[in-house]
Amino acid sequence: MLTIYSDDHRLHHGRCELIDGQLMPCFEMPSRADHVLERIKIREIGPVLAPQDFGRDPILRVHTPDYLTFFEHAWQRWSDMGHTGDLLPFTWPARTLRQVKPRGLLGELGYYSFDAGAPITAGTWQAAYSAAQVALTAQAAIQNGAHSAFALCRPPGHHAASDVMGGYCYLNNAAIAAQAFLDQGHDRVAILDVDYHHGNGTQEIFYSRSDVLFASIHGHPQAEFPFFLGYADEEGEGEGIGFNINYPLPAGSDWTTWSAALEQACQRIEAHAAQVLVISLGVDTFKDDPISQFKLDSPDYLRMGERIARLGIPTLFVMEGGYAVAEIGINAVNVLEGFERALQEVHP
Ligand code: OKP
Ligand code: ZN
Repeated sequence: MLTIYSDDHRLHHGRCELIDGQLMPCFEMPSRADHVLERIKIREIGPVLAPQDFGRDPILRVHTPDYLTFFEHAWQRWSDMGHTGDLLPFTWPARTLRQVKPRGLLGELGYYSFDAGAPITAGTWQAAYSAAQVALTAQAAIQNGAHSAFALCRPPGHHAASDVMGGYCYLNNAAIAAQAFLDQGHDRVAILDVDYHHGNGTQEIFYSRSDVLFASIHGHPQAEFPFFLGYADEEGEGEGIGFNINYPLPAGSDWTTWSAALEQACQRIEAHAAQVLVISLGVDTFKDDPISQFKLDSPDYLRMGERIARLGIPTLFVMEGGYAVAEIGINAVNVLEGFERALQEVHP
């Protein structure tokens, strides 16, 4: 399987996040991608190529122009004000407040974000832009006939909505790739989000549409980030009714519980007759993940890949979360290996 990877991810390295009343080093750190890349090479998964640059247009198919412009220039505005530390929001237009965009940088940042978990540093725009190009380059490989490809994106994307950042995410790499498939002639795409956290951004982007089926298996939002989206009764709206499907699971869920949801999701994807599949591949469902509460073990990721392969649909894997850094490579690449192994059984 082809992997697309850019060193630009290293340009994004937020300093801290607030945990337990303390500022702690960001869990979403550059070494995450390094470990996945290293494992790709050790296991000889296939070639690793740099992304092409498809420009801003395919990103603008998913994100609003004002959001993109704000994000691109936010760091420059911050540093022009004399700041050197990470740019972080601290006031959001929650209930009781108006959804009106203010003028100053921090007001606008609050308007364009939903939490304080997405720091903007000097290189964040470039890293996120390149991650989107990584996803688009892997998408192009499938468009040109590959049965699968792996977009080793960092920063991740599935919490980013059309004009909102948060949860370590800025540009929704999986959504941008899914939209590119549609724009290049496909009619029915499915996105399966297996990250531990609900893909609220992806859900928002496609919520009123029937061309992209969005299915997500995740920690129940009653008790887990992002808290305010991801319930089972969110089924889509308008044209999109029936094309959004959430599988919120309780803390402590293991492979038995998790794989039952995967089975249901796969059957729904088959019913959609998806021509192409995008996997939001988070491996923070791992038992030792420092910020998550599921109990998947490393061999379970092989089975996950096998089940996905049995759908028989061209599949784009897009890297999302996973914070047990020592095991992130094994777990993510196990999904790819399980996928390829199942394919070899069908076509030896
Ligand atoms: C991103 B992805 C307080 C903790 C906030 C945010 C989790 C984001 C997960 N700073 N946790 O879905 O893996
Ligand atoms: Zn996650």
